[in-house]
Amino acid sequence: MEKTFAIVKPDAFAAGNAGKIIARIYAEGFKLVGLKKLYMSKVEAEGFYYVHKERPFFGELTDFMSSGPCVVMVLEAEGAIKKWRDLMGATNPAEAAEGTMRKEFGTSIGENATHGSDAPETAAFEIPYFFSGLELL
Ligand code: 3AN
Repeated sequence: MEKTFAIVKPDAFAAGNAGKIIARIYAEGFKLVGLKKLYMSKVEAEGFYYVHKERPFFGELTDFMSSGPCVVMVLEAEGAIKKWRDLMGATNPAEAAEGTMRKEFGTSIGENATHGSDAPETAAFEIPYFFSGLELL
């Protein structure tokens, strides 16, 4: 079984879509092994997205991620990383396939409703950034 890290981003949380996204996660067969609501600070968002620090949208991205509460989660399934990336859809909601989370709940490339780890090494950084071992029992 593989674990991945997921976020219901501030746009989707504010729009009241966290429940629908979590229901879909269960419906697709993931086990939800970690879940909490939090309100990231700018510094916490910058630490989380440090790999993007040279990208032109880094300021916009970290402002957005610290603009309101979100839900952080750890999902478990066979091939969880790809399975959740497929369910999220393309980064730009306008290009995301029908039935994906970003198509359904995203509004722009920045405000795209969900996050998911893109590789095992990313999940290995992102999961312990937000969850202790005890929170994943
Ligand atoms: P993904 O989340 O699909 O792996 P990345 O890693 O390319 O996408 O980008 C990380 C996050 O940065 C995206 N989820 C998105 O919210 C934001 N982002 C990407 N490109 C842009 C952009 N051109 N303008 C604003 N935000 C962006």
